[in-house]
Amino acid sequence: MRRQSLIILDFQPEDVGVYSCKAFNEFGEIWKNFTLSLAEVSPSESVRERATVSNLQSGERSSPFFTDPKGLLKNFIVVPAGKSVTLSCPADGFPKPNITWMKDSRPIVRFIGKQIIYKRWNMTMDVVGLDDRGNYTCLVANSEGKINRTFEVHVQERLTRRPIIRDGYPSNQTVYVGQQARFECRFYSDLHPDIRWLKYYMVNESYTDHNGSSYVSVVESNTQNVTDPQLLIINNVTKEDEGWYACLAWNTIGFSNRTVWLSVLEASDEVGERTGVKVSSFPWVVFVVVLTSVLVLILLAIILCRYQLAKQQKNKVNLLTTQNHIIIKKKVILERPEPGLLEQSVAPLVKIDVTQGYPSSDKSSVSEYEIPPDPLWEFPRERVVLGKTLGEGAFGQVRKGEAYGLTDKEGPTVVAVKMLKDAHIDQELADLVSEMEVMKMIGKHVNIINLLGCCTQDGPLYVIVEYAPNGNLRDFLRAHRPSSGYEQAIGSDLKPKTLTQKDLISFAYQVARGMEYLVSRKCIHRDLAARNVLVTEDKVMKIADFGLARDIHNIDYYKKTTDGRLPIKWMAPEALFDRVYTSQSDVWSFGVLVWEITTLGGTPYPSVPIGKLFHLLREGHRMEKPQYCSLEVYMIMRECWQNYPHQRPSFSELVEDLDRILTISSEQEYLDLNMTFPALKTPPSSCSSSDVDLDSEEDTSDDFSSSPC
Ligand code: ACK
Repeated sequence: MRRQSLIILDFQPEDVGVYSCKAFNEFGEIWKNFTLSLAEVSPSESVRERATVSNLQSGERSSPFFTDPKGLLKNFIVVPAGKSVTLSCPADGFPKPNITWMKDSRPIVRFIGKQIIYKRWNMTMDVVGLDDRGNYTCLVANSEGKINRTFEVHVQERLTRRPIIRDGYPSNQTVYVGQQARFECRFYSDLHPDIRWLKYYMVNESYTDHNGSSYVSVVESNTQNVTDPQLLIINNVTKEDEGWYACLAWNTIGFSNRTVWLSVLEASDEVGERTGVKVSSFPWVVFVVVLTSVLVLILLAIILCRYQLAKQQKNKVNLLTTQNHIIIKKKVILERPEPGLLEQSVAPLVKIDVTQGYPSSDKSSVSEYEIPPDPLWEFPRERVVLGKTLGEGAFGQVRKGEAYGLTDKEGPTVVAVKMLKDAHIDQELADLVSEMEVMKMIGKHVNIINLLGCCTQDGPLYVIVEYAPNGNLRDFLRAHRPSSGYEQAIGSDLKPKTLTQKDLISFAYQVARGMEYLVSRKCIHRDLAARNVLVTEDKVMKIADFGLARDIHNIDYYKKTTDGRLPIKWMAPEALFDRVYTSQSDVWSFGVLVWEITTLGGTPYPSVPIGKLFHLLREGHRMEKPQYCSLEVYMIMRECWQNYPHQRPSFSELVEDLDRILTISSEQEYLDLNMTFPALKTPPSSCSSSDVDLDSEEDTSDDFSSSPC
């Protein structure tokens, strides 16, 4: 499976033409043609280059020159954090020039563990982070002269979580009446944030209603071009401005808030200061009177301060117990990114509005949500008949259903309906709306679960999607494991037919096709696994749950799936250790999914506890070739499990590879039916069995493959 390259050094115009590459083995051969043409270069440049090239040809000395046409160069480079970047300065000259790379006019130094690979005219940095931002210059020199070129590298950081409000911002303020109060809210949010400044007020001497929800008014709201920091400035402060204020920062994932106190002092509180200045110029009697009044005032101030402090503390307790109930009005606001602006992700902004309205901490009634109608997708609720529950989580459920008049065909269409359970919180509603919006924006493909419609008005939210009767791929594969000899003998037809080699390659191919489509729609799945691929009646693979909002910053490494598996076993190292999720980390998961396919639903790294898994991955251990898996398919898995994301194949390359393997795969059953289930064991893995804790909790009892690592 090694990718072969033909590199033409010192490209000349006569090199233009059609190149062909032949790959062959004992089964046959395939050809691929490539056309190499000359890029257009500005006349002055081509004249200069031609002159230098002819100098070189005649053996004359020549100062260095860049060999790539300048017009094709990109000097402003934006890289998403976690990806790699290659900068290139192809050059020539006589004598052959040397190349040196600098960052911001200094030699390049990266953090320990981060690589810089220099390869002739190229410099590659893996897993870039914010510290890699800067101006990179290549200096190309020989005895005849030197040239340079500078690249501006920008690293785009993804922070897919709710906003983080920085410690100390905003902070408590104390100002005098008539002065200006200035609060500064500083935050981090990669997703478009929305900032609100709230002021708490009292009703009947209380900051909260009987439900524990706070009484708040919106002092200022900013939804457009929100930059850090956000300021709240109150000019000419009056005593009425004193009180609790909060900075509330929202994005699609959730919200954060910080509450601070504004103390407003009367001008009289300054008396002590002023009298102190003038005291020497007053006569004695006046001085005594003033002094006494000052003392009385100070005494009064102390009493007042203590009272105020006690009051503040009391309110603080109230507020602390109610901070999570600031949600006031349940109006769903959608901000869909403009189609042309889809740079990083397709996630729309879904917010539950907290502006004026009735305070509520009620978590039950979904009909309270006002979801903006979308005539393109709205389907009449009365034409949906709900059936049995297909599955459920803590807050959501999927039910089988029938939709009448959804398609042109007569009679109902069998569908799956995603909805929330009665006991859910606003965030779950926002997540389901977000998932629905992502599905709308991603569009249709045969290898993904497609959105068919939705019911958003006058009742609970229904997200209607394609129904896949054969359930998830993992269970499907396990159900198709070869029967025992005994079952065969009595002719039991309860077990479905065994799958062929072609079937399995086709499953992997179809998932790769679906993922290739999702990549083209800028969608990162983040949980690609056989359990999240659904199977239709005709064995069409459909990737599910690609629109789910996932809180990647709060992953519970120990949390198992309903069938007792640890999702982290599908995660790429950079996702596991650095929370960097890209399409290339999905490629790693795809490799594990192919492993699941070739073990007919086996559990990856069985018997390996979490701590050991981290260690094994860091050490570069990988799962062994499953016993019945071909070397070609195993090579695909291993490519997907390359440590550096950029060294893994793309989904398009995987589609190409699997397509080729599919054409040469046979219709023969994947496993010989004579082999009974207990005999199906994979050979020991490359890591010694002493490495593995066989007492781990992980379920391996009915595993098809029991390779220890
Ligand atoms: O893994 P499963 O058998 O397949 O159990 C889960 C459950 O609902 C909760 O997600 C099943 N499910 C989800 N979407 C669909 C669908 N479109 N068609 C069939 N089953 C579905 C899923």
